[in-house]
Amino acid sequence: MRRLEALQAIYPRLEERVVVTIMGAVSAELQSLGHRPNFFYLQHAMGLASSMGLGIALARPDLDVIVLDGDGSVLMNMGGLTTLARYRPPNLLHIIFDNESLLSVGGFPTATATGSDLAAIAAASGVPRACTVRTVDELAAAVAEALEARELATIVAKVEAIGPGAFLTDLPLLENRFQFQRYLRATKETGAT
Ligand SMILES: Cc1ncc(C[n+]2csc(CCOP(=O)(O)OP(=O)(O)O)c2C)c(N)n1
Repeated sequence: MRRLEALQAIYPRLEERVVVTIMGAVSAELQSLGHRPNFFYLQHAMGLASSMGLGIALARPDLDVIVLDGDGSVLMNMGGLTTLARYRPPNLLHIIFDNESLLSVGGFPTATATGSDLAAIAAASGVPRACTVRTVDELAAAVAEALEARELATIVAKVEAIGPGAFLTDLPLLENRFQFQRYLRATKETGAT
């Protein structure tokens, strides 16, 4: 499956939730489908999107948080999975787009290209729901089930190593940061999700 198609299929789920993505290709692809103030694209801090999502999920149990991660990023901070599992917030869904590649910096193969299994690593870390999906339909079903179950889940979506032509967008990092912070504050004040 192509990640852009996968994102398109789950976009309605993202619209109404807090979303934290890694930098690079996935961030640009999500923005191409439509930016929202509840989307935060974590620049530079490779491997830490799940940690940021975890902090928000723990601090704001009233919100649903979805983290869009990459195999290279997860492999760079594998302790992130054990920390997710330790705190296991029910309002956090962790989706790893596994293209077996560091696509955003030129496409070097990662350890998942040589057999490492991130869903198995997540499960062994203690994440209560972990699975691998290979088609858009499987992804949509797994996301629906995980959100319904209200239990920490890691879904590894195997995708082709294809990304957008350019990773830069017209949304500067600081603007995104302040907009996202304002969104979190406003939802807290009104009690809306
Ligand atoms: C600590 C750190 N090291 C290296 C980089 C450079 N870098 C940016 S994106 C990226 C690849 C990310 O790979 P992956 O998470 O698999 O996502 P993909 O680009 O394949 O979508 C790298 C190495 C960085 N941002 N931070």
